[in-house]
Amino acid sequence: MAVSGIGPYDPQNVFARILRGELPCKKVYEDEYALAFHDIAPKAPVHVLVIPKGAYVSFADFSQNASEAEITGFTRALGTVARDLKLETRGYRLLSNVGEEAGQEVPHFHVHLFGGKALGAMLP
Ligand code: IU
Repeated sequence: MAVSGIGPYDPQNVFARILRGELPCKKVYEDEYALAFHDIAPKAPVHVLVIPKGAYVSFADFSQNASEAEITGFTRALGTVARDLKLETRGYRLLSNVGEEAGQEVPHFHVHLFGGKALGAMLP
């Protein structure tokens, strides 16, 4: 079943266009499974988005439909980006909004990676 407010995959969504090179991004990492780039409106000193190369609308879609290789590759990429950006010393936060009501605006699965400051406790 689809997540609220998020329909079938739209190949014209902004992250799909970034993946195809039709729109620019400030890339920080890329491999076979993932692309990471700076968020256009950063909410922390480091605010990077990590997205899978495959066409998945949300974590709900990705977690059910991606292959084990894609899931492993994407998860490892997330860790690599945090390490490369030297976020492990102070710690960092991962967040993914799933569905419109949860605040998902772009319908291509993405994980926000926040760091570079004391983030404090965060409850929704
Ligand atoms: P959300 O979880 O779907 O709400 O996050 C979308 C993020 O994508 C949000 O933080 C935007 O600032 C960011 N973003 C971007 O980096 N580049 C874009 O062209 C667009 C959104 I549209």
